[in-house]
Parts: sequence; C-alpha cells; structure tokens
Amino acid sequence: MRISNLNMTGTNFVVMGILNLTPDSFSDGGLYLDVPVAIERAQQMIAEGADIIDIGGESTRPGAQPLIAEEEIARVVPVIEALRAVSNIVISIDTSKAEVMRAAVEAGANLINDVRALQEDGALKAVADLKVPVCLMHMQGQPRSMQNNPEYGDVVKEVVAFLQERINACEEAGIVRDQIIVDPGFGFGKSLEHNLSLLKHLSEFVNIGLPVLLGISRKSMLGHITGADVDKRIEAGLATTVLGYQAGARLFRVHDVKETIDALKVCHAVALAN
Ligand code: YH5
Repeated sequence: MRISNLNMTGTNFVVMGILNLTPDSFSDGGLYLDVPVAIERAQQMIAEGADIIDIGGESTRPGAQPLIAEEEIARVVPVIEALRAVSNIVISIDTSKAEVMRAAVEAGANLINDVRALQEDGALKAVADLKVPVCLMHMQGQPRSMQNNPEYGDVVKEVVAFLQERINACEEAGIVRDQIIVDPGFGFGKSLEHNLSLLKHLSEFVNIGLPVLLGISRKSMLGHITGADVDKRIEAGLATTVLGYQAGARLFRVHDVKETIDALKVCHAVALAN
C-alpha cells in the first residue's frame, strides 16, 4: 500500500472522507441515507480534495446493536454503484462482514476498512480472494459495551501487539504485507487516557513499518478535552491531525476534508523545508 498510489496531488498524505450511511450516526444524524444525497456529499468531499471515500453502513458507535449482512449490503451497495458511476475515486468499505466485503468490491469498492481487523468468519479469506488493500483497526470488546470501563496493562504495547498478530494472520491467509494499513482505533474500547497515550506514542505504530491511519475526527475524546459539541470539534481534530502527521501517520479519516487538507499542506511544506 504505497501512499503515492492513493494520493495524486504530490503531497505525502492521504485524506479519507467519511460517508456515513447509518441512520443513528451521531455526527451525521443519518442525513445521507438517500442515494442522491449521499452522492452529493461524496462529490463535495471529492471537490475538497479527498483521496478516498469511506462508506459505512454498520453503526459502530458505543452502544450500537449488530446488523445483519443483507441489511448492510442494502445500505451500501446502491451508494457504491452510484458513486462508481460518476467518479473514479478510491472507494473504501467500512465493514467487518465477508459477504459485505465481497458485495462492495463487486459494486466498485477498492479498499476494505475493518474495525474488527478481519477477525469475523471468512473475512481473511474474502480479502485474500479480492486482492484489495485493507485497514486493520484495533477494538477492545464490541460496540455495544466497549466503553464500559475499558482496561489495559500497557495500552500502547497491547494495541501494537494485537496489530502485529493480525498482520501475521493476514500474511498466513495470503494477504501481502504491502496491502496492509494499521490503525490504533481511537475511541474503540478506550478511555480518554488510553486515547491520549496512543496519540502520544503513535510513532510506535509507525515503527511497525506499514502506513498508519488516524481516525479521530469529531470523536468524544475531543469533546472530553475541549467541552465542544460534536459539530464544533474541527479545530481540536486538526490538532490531532498535525500531531499525527508529525509522528508519521499518513492517512487521515475525517469528516472535514478541506480543513484537514489545509492543515496537512502546512505539515508537508514544513517537512520539505531545508
Ligand atoms: C476509525 O477510527 N471510526 S466509525 C463517533 C463520533 C464521530 C465519529 C462522537 N470507523 C474509525 O467515525 N475506521 C469508525 O462522534 C473507523 N478508524 C477506522 N479505520 C466511528 C466514527 C465516529 C464515532
């Protein structure tokens, strides 16, 4: 997974715009269930410079209930097909289910983003068969209960070790190493202190030697630090983007594409200076 293959603008970062198709999403409020409305939002993020559109149909917010594959496919496939019909943008599918991965790639998706790191039945095989890049994210527990007192000995060591184990599982299943992206999974079974330690020590994830994706946009940790409501967390999110870039993260999953790209252009310009 070379960043240069995902970013066409001469910069060394990749911005993934979030297109949420869940009715109960707390940051988008389920506004994009309509296919034309979803496509308009995607086109806006593309116009703002997004390199990837990440499409998700399963809510993974704290407390969320599981969804059956058929319903998830019914939400995401029409949007993937419609977006593919009007754009050659890289499309990522945010799912844990093998059937959804297969249906999404068939419909035109190019990348799998799995918050369960291919631990569900058939998921490793699906990605190996589909030969698409994959983002492996760490989560402790399941969305329904993950924020009820998450516990770690050493959060950084444990999350790095989990990702190493999943990379090994991928390679054993025939997924090539250079198709893998890793993600500490901010907010997924983590307290504020855990999230802060992961960001402070992000370079330990960069040292794994694979591209690191950061997904902090609008999340509760930003609200806990600043007191800002979910739609007023852009500046707080940009601070984490800059810190993440400086530590070596190169992929950023965000709602606020233009603002994030401007911040990253400054980071990149400084990185190029003498
Ligand atoms: C992620 O970090 N997150 S879905 C709560 C919010 C705002 C946003 C309170 N999928 C990640 O985006 N995939 C999600 O406001 C992800 N990394 C990867 N790879 C949760 C989300 C969100 C939750």
